[in-house]
Order: sequence, then structure tokens, then C-alpha cells
Amino acid sequence: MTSAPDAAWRALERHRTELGTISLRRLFAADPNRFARFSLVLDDLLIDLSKNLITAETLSLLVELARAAEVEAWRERMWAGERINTTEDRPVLHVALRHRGPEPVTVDGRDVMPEVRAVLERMRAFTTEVREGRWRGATGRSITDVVNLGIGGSDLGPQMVCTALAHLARPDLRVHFVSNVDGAHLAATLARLAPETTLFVVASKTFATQETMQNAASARAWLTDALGEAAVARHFVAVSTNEAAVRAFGIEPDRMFGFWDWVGGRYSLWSAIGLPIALFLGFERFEELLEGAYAMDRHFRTAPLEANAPVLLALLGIWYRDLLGFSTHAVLPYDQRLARLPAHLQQLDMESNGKRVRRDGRPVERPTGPIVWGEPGTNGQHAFFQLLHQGTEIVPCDLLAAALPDHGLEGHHDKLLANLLAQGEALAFGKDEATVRAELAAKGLSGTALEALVPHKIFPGDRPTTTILFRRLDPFTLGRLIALYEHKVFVQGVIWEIDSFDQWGVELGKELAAGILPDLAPDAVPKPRDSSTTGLIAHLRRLRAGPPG
Ligand code: G6Q
Repeated sequence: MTSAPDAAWRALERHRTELGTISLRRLFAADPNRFARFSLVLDDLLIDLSKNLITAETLSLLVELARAAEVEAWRERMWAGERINTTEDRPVLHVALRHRGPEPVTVDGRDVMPEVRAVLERMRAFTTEVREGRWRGATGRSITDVVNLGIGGSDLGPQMVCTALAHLARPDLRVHFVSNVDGAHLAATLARLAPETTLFVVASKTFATQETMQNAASARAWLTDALGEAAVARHFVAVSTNEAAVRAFGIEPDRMFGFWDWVGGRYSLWSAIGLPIALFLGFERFEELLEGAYAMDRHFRTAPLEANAPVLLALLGIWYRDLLGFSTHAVLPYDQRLARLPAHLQQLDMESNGKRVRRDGRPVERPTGPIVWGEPGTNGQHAFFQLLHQGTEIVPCDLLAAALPDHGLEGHHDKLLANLLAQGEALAFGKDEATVRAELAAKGLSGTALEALVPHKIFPGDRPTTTILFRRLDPFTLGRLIALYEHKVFVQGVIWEIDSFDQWGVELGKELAAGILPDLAPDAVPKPRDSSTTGLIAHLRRLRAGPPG
């Protein structure tokens, strides 16, 4: 018997064949209202889908797929606190962290909101104390530098937000993020800091991650060498779900900010993992970020699928990945402050939907999550945009920008926006042979010189972009934007029938390195392995033993 999703997939496959070559030029010519028909407005947020390779029928078939896959029911199961992260047997409730309404959010019949609010209140009190200079270091000086020690989900989100909103921070309280176990990262950061005025936030859900624990131990030694053991109490706080390990490290529970196993690492910036954000920008700004996400949550939960921003972005991604065979997706913010957004979304998307088996263990039948990558415009234009325009891969792109800047420099922002608009236009409509010939002729070229250049100067077009515009990059807008992508990833996971909330591939890395570590010691007898790894270990040991002779 054909299931409802199977029938919806088949209908899409037929539609894809019928469409043949999709020409954006033709689609725009055929419908003067294409922009209005294919764009979505949520307050000041505009999402223009019109430059995508879709017709109205494509969208309605995609929406049927979402319906057949029971996206609405899965969405409600998430909000109901059901254990939809099946392989870890956990609920998925990052939406509770930014829930601002009076309604309860329950897990196993228990409202989690009182605990969520209690942690937020402790974050408010602590961050206010630090920012007002009332929290003193061991020698009585106030804090000027906060160092977040965390990796992956305990680093990327808060770092991205702090980078994006640094224009709202005070110059006298700086924030630094150290993630890599490469000591070069911590050493370069500490070299600029004074122990007396530095506060470390050890951010680790498990409090067992090798990189973070090594960085925390080295930071602790750096501090105690200068100020003595007793100083740890004034210069270290922890964000974790593992109270016993935090205590064993020497941080008392009153300086620990907790969260819960139903918060995935890549979805945790809304929890106490956001502590560096609140320290850097102030707790009110952090709350505005939560408000923005909450606004997107309400939209996602209530808007019909046809007009639901995360759902539509998800469906476009499905169309490109599964029906048109595009394997990557670029996020191109025309905003230098969003330089870390591609890295955050890369983790969000690739860790969530980089899966090859379905929830029930059967292999997936279609490609799942794309490779997500990107850089801010206009920088990317002078680098990899060549491939976007004329390469053999088609890369659907998201172009993002604020209408208004938050700096006072004249002459910049219009140029930035003009570039975004020009790129979207060029990628969609290209440059045809007749235009190329006319341009070259106008430059005085003819004959074989002209003929030799023509093929190189043609831009095929039909390269899809989604443009996302907002008034300003403020905490509310950023919160709304991140939640938009989170729900997009959720919807895709439901349609692909995968568990978007586990990360066994990441866990593997954590185990493997621990097994090899002892074999690097100079006097170790390495365990038998494949000849390549064995050879590499031997070579490293020779290199580390010093120069030959
Ligand atoms: C995120 C992943 C992963 C995780 C890090 C850090 O979803 O699970 O990126 O956040 O491995 O883990 P800890 O917070 O436990 O140190």
C-alpha cells in the first residue's frame, strides 16, 4: 500500500519531470505579481522566495508533502514534551527556554517553566552584579573580561550572537571565546588578559568534553599561579547539567547555572549557555533575543503551512536536495556582524540532519541534510562567487541584510545593499549570449577575438536565491532569525523521518581521540592499528623527539 508521504513524493517527482528546464526569466515574465505571490512578511521581516526555481504548483505539492509527513502533529509532539529525540530518549524543548507566555510547558506532566524562570532570574542577578562592578575578583577589582570556555553547541551560538550584537556592548566589558584544545587558542587569549579582572565561564552540558576540560584546567592554573587557589571562587562560574562534575572541578553550586537534558547543545544558546551573551550585552538584551525567538515560535506553531516561514524554507530545501539534486546550501549575510552565522547554521543543520538512517533504523531513501556553508557578502563575491555564477554546481543561497546600519559611516550601507540586490539579480537572470556579443562589440571587439570570449562571458542564470531583509540587526531580530532556521531544520527532519536531535557522529570523535592519546607519550608502546595511523604516530614521535642527528 502506498503511504501518504510516498504518494506526495511521487507527485513531486512527476511535477519535476513535467517542469523540465526551469527558467526564472520565463517565470517572472509570465507573472508580474511573482514577487508578491512568493514573498512572506512578518512585521519588518521580509522573506522573498520569488527567485527560487518553483511555481505555485511546486509549492502546493511541497505543502502536501509536509502535510502527509504530519509536520503539524510532530510540531505539537515537540511542544508537548514528548520524547521525539528517540535514540537518546529525550524530549526536545528548547522552545520552553524562550517561552514568555503564562501557559505551562510540561515534561512527563510536570511544568518545566518554574525551573526555566528560576535560572533566568539567577542569570539576571549575576550578570547585573558583574556589569555594575559589584561582583569583585579576588583582589577586589571588577571584571573587565569574560572568557567562555566551551566548544560546539557550548560555543558557536553564544559566540555568533555576541559577534552579531557587539555594537550594543559596552567597551569596558569584553567577551572572548576559547573552544579549541589547541593551546594556541587559549594562550593567545590569556596573553591579552589580567587574572585579577578576568571571569571564566566553563560552559559544558556534560562537563566531560575533553577540549573544554583541558582549557578549563589550564585557565585555572593560569589564575591560581597568579592569585592562589582561593581565587577560583571569584573567577570561575560554570554552565552545565552535571552538578557533580562542576563541584569536583572546584566550582560550588551557587556559581553554577543549570540546564536540562532536553536542551540539545546546538539549541542551547537560549539556556544558561547564553550567559556570556547576557554578561556582554546585559540581561535585558538577552531577554529581547528570547522574545524574538518566541515570536518566531508562535508564528511557526500557528501559521498555516502555506504561509509558514520555517516550513516554506524547509520545503524549498527539500525540493533542491531531493528533487533537483543540489547538495549544498550557502548562507550569505550581507552584514559583517553575522560573520559567524554560517558556522552556527552549519552546526545546527549538518549535525541535526546529517543522518543516513530513519528514526526506526531503516536507511533513508533520499538524500538528507545538505552541506551548509557561507561567508559574509561582499567578501564572498571576491572569492567563491565565481563558482556560484558559472560553476557546474548549483548552490541555492540565502542572502540576508538589515535595511539600516548601526554605525555612522557614510557611503557604506547603500553599496552593501546594492551588491546584495545585484547578486540576486545576476544569479537569477544571468547574462545571455546576445547581450554578451553586444557588450563585446561595443568595446570594439570583433571576429575571432570576440568569438573566443563569448562563452566565458555568458552567465546561465537560474541560480536560486532567497532574500531575507529586516529593518535592523537587533536582539529581537536575531532571535527571530535563529529560531526561523531551527524550525526549518526541524521540519526537514520530520519529512526525512530522521532523528534531528541526536549526534552520534560527534560522540564518536569524543571516544576516538581518548583512545589514541596515551600512544603519543614518548615511552608508550602504541596499540596495534592500521598501518597508516601506526605510521603517522611513529612519525610524529620522531618529529617530536627533535631534529635528526
Ligand atoms: C551539539 C553537540 C556538540 C556539543 C559539544 C560540547 O549539539 O552535541 O556540539 O555541544 O560537543 O558538548 P558539551 O557542552 O557537553 O561540552
